[in-house]
This record gives sequence, C-alpha cells and structure tokens, in this order.
Amino acid sequence: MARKAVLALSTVLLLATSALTACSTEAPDSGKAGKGGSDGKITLGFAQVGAESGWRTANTKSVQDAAKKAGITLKFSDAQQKQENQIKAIRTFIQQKVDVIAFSPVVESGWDTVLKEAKDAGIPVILTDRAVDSKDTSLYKTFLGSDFVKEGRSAGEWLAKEYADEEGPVNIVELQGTTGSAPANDRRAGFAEIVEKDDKFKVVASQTGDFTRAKGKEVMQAFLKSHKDIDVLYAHNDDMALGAIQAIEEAGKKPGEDIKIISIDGIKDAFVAMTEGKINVVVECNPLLGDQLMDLTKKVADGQSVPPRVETEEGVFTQDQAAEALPTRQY
Ligand code: GZL
Repeated sequence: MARKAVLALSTVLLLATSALTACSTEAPDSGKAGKGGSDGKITLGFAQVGAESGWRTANTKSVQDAAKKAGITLKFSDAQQKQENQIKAIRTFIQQKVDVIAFSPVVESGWDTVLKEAKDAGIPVILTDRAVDSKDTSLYKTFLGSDFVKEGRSAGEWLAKEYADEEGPVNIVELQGTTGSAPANDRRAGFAEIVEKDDKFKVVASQTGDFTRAKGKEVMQAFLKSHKDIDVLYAHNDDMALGAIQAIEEAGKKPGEDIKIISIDGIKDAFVAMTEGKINVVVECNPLLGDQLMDLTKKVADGQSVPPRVETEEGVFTQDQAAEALPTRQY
C-alpha cells in the first residue's frame, strides 16, 4: 500500500512541478511596448535629418526640450542630411533596444529594410515631419507633421490672387528643397496644381537649393544669370529664400519688389525680411512637434493605438501681418 501511495504522491508532485515549469518557461514578452529602461523610463531613439535650416534647429530644440519635460530618455543622432547615416542610427537604436524610434526621413524612399528590422525587433516607429513612400504602413505607427501639398497650394493661391488682374506672362523661378524629400516633392506638386490652371504663369527654372541659405544663394545667382525677366521666386523654405535675397540684391534688384518672393516655414528671420519688404508671403510650417511626439511616444510604448496621421496647425502670413506677428514667433 505504502509503495503505491508513495508512487501516486510522487506522480502528483511530478505533474505539479512540470505544470509550474511550463508556465515559467513561457517566452518572456518579446514585445517592447511599455517596457522602459532599467530605470523604468521610456527610451526614445531620434534620428534627425541634420541642422540645415532654422526650421530644423527649432525642430531639434523642440524634441530635446519636450523629452526632458516628459521624463523620456532621448538618444539623438544628427544625420547631416545623409540617408545612410539615418539608417545607421536606426540600426544602433535597435541594438540598444530602445522602446520607441522616431525619425524625420531625409528622403521618401529606401526605408523598408531598416523599418522591417525595427518591426522584427518589436520596436514601434513614429515618423515625424517628413514621410516615407513605403507601401507597407505596418512599418510605422503614425506620421506627425504637416501637409506639404497644402503648403504648396497655399503658395500658389497667394500668387494667383496677387496677379489676378495681370495679363502675364509671370515668370517664376523655383528653389526646391532636398531632392527626393517629401517636402520638396509635395510643395512642388501643390504649387504646380494651382499655377498650371492659368498659362500666364511660367515656371522658367526649377532647381534644388537643398534647403540651405548657401545653396539657395548659389542657385539664385545662376537663375539671375540665365533669366533676365524673373518676376517671382518660389522658395520651398525660408533659408533658401534668405540666401536668394542676397543674390538678388547683389544683382542690383529689389527683393519683394522687382522679384516677388514666396517662402515656406515661418522662421523669425523670414518675418524680419517681410517687415523689410523683401519677402511678400510666408506659408507657415510648424517645427514645434516635440510635445506631440512625446505624447505619441508614451502611447506607442504602452502599446496603445494612435491615429495613423497627426497633422499640425499652420497659417499663411503676408507682409502687412508680419510686424504684428513677429514678437509672437517662437522659432
Ligand atoms: C519641413 C521640413 C523642411 C523645412 C526646411 O517639414 O522637413 O526641412 O521646410 C527643413 O526648412 O530643412
């Protein structure tokens, strides 16, 4: 009897032990959501485009200040406007097992491979400022930023109003942003959609100034040499417009009068140029995305669902509004 009882007892014990072992051998949750660092804080890896413009430096400061305020540990990298540097940074963040990755893709294409690596590592990705052209929207949780096509349309609509009573031709030169970037592609498309409705508008030259003042000046110098009758400059950002203003003045022409200037971003220097009559209209593009980014970071780290797209509020400012608005500008 005793032997049977011992046998039965040991069988029960064996079953109980194996059941416990089964639970504890369950793979630890490989998902990263909401795990946080050893200090319990969320770690965000942020791969920034670079420091090419006033807009970009304001965007960087907004992200850094907001991370501090939100108690989020920020790992920040500056890609100097090179896609290979951003891809390297994202791979480093994956190795460091950050909780969330956010970045502003310098160009629209070529991201699927590295975003798949982040997805396979269970690290959610947030796109900020610029978008990617990947067909697989499962590769990122959300996009936070502006509607660049709308910005281009606003620029075109101002021009159409400004020249409503003129016969034309109205000769336009265009300083495009970084080749292949979402803002350059979309601002060009939005502007073209409007000006192509009236054939008095002629885009006689269009070339990238890479969003920088230096390149904007250089390309405007070339435009002025090859086109004697330029009426309008459409610049995809303020820094290129401000560089172009130097070229226009060095050529003995009056920016804002001889050559009207439409620009995008809304940095303080552009508002100053509007008060001086050198830029005619600025379409705002808000770089202050930091707080919204940290809110989204906390949500995706916690595995919460977020909207696929979060757009920023933006306005259009003409010369007569510049003086009053200047003191309120935050970037
Ligand atoms: C737009 C942003 C652009 C700005 C430029 O959201 O990506 O890049 O318009 C900046 O000033 O360099």
